[in-house]
Formats: sequence, structure tokens, C-alpha cells
Amino acid sequence: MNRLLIGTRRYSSWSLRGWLAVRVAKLNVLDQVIPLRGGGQTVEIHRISPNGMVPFLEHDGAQVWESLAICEYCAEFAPSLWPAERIARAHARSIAAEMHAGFCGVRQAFPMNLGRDRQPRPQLDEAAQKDIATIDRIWSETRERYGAGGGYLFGSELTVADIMFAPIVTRFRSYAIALSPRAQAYAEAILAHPFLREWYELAQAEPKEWLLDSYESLV
Ligand SMILES: N[C@@H](CCC(=O)N[C@@H](CS)C(=O)NCC(=O)O)C(=O)O
Repeated sequence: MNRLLIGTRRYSSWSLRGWLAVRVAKLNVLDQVIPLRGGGQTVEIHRISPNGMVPFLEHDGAQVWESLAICEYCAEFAPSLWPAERIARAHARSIAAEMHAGFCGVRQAFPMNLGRDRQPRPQLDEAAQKDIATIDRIWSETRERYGAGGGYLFGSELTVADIMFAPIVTRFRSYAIALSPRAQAYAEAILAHPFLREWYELAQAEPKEWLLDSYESLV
């Protein structure tokens, strides 16, 4: 079976990453969405996916889990997912891995909720502030060094690095995080990408029964 298992689009940041890579690579797979129960309690996912999580890709006999591994798999079909030049590619790999492994301050303070539009939280803790500053610097420096050919981190092609940061872009919008002009311009370029717009539309069309109070009532 060729499928990409994902969670509720409104909330599942990791699913967005896997889905974007699969779309860029044009893999012929069906999306299968399982509504998240919240708090890592989605037993329907645990039963299917080897690591108990989404995204999980099954494609032509290959089983791939962990969003970064899915991105790597997709890059075998779409080499443009990594910059062609060695030094730029090394930088892209480093920041993609840094995102995959970290920035817990931002991830904890700002759960992904695509239904939330520019509503700040009353207070920002220190870990979140530190992460915001680091991410702003990464985006700005990468754009300055490698981004000249277009609006994304490495120019005109969406790379795995952009994909890894895409759900951070949506969170910064949801929670009205102030960014430097360069980082803000980058965030807007990502939000305008047709795949991001499509994901937002699909998220908006999800059944109301999938809404989770713990996410929706967050101040
Ligand atoms: N490191 C994993 C993280 C994936 C992850 O945390 N997925 C969450 C949804 S965003 C999940 O599947 N949770 C299981 C559950 O809700 O039971 C990756 O990069 O794919």
C-alpha cells in the first residue's frame, strides 16, 4: 500500500513536514489522516506506525518514519530538496537536523494550531524567547548567505531545511511573534507557497469533532 499516514492537519506539525516532502517529490501516495487524541494518546497511530507516531510513509515496499528520514527518502526522488552545492548543502543539513532535534522552548510554548491567527500568548518564557532569537538568526543568516536566487532559505527551491522550519513559520504567525524584517519576509514567502496554502485549506475543512479543547482553549 502506498500511503502517508498523518495526524490532524490543524495540529500536527511533524505531519506537515512529511507531507511537504512527499508533495515536492511527487510521490504517488494517498494521505491517510488519523485524528490526534492529544497527549500522545492516539492508539490508532500506535498500532500502525513503527515508532508510534506520524508521519509514517509506505511507498513501493519502503516503510519510512521520522520526518527527517521521510525528507531524506523524498530527496532521493527530488534531489532539489537539498541544495546542489556542497557547502550550502552542509549548512542545510545542519539547520534541518538542529530543527528536528531541538527548539523545545518554541515547540512547548506555541503548540501548532492553524485555527489560531495572530493571537499572542500573554507571556513568553525565557526558553521560548531564546529559541525565537536563534531561529530568527538562522533564517536571516541563511537567507543572506545562500538565498539570493529566491525567497526561500537556499533560493528558489523549497529544501528540507525550509520544510523542517515550515511549522515554526505557522506558529510564529498563529502567536504573532515579532521577527526581524528579513526573517519576516522569509516567513511570508513560506506562507505564500501553494503547498502551505493547500495544507491550511485542508486543515480548515477538517471535521469540528477533531478539535481538541486543550489546544483550542490555550490562552
Ligand atoms: N520525531 C518525530 C516526531 C513525530 C511526532 O511527535 N508526531 C506526533 C504528532 S505531531 C504523534 O504522532 N503523536 C502520537 C500520538 O498522538 O499518539 C518525527 O520527526 O516524525
